[in-house]
Amino acid sequence: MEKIDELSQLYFGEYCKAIYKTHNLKFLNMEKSKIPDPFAELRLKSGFETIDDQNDPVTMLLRHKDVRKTAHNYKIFTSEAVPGRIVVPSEVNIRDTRQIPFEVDPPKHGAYRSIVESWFKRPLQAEYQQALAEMISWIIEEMITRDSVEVVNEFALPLQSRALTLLLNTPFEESETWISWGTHVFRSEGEALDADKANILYDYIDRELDRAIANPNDDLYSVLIQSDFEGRKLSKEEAKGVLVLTFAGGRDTVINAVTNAIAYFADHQESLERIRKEPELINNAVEEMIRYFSPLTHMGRVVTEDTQVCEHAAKAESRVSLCWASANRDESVFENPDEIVLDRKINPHVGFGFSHHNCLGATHARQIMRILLKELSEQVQSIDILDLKENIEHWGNFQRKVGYHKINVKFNPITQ
Ligand code: EMZ
Repeated sequence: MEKIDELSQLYFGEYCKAIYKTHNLKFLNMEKSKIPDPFAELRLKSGFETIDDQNDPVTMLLRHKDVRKTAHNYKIFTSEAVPGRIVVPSEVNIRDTRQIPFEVDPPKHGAYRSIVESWFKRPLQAEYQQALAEMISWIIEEMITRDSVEVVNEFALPLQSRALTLLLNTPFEESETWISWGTHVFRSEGEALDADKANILYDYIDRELDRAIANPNDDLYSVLIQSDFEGRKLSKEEAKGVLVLTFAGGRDTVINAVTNAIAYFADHQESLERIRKEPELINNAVEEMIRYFSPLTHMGRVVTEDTQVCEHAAKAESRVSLCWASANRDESVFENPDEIVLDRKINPHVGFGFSHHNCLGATHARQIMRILLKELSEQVQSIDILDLKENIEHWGNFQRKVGYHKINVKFNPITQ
């Protein structure tokens, strides 16, 4: 099957080249940045699909309404299962630490969240945004001098890691270590889950927490270990839970969002132009990109009692997943769901999750994307894609493009 796909892609490529030669057309309709929606058919038909994940099946919910309803019902669809089990692919074999507040349900969820909420809202502060803007502007300035930039590893990964030094309030140099870990802290090339790699992160966090306990300063490690929780101090394990989430949750997701945005602007110079002329569109444009890209395809829940989803029995102890990527293309909610409509006004997307468990890092991620759009529009005239390798996820029979393994581009600066 794969062979046939490869062949048909090859023939399609040849066919396009032939058309290109005959008509001397630019590849105007060959949008390399497109992210197809593999869920459309089943979303309409049954609304769900059961897939296998390491012999622990998951029923993926595909409709916007069901995804939101299920996300809201934390009593029957819990996040507080064995650590790692709500993640798809399951991380139970590589992680014992419970991620906090991600893997804790209300009311405790709210209690943990209130400890960290104000810290994770710091990206709303003017100085934070100023520092982030300088960081991103400087990266772009450097990139536009090069003949070719591999966006995933040379642009998005350093940008994500450097921006994270602001979120943790740690020295800039730490980003070098984080960059060396690559795009995912639990996965490596060719390995869905890599325990050795995960241990590098756990050991790093342990060392940093010990350092903060001995010598507290004003970074996130120190703030966490000094926090009060239900009349006592937060334990080291709980602090570690917040930190594992901070490092893991916002990594490949941010990298995918940044990389997909660059690919999109390469295909849509007119959109870059529009943002340059109408920067007031940026906030809407970022929400729309998050909807369209859906950097995290889905997140699981564990069923606590026999129930039904989409008129289909869901047994206690089984897993369901909330497919954000499918919900975000639901045609009963979004007009032209497969297009990026930069000024889309009503946009109830679930790209950052929904309800109690909505993304803790969303404020930081949104600022990164907003500043990226602003700086790109001010410095870059156009972007050429030189070559690329798509990152395709496999979920049962679904194949979903989530971003790129690599994409080489040339940034063309604005010349006055
Ligand atoms: C978990 C997850 C959180 C998980 C919002 O998503 O992101 C995944 O990339 C991690 O592997 O552990 O943090």
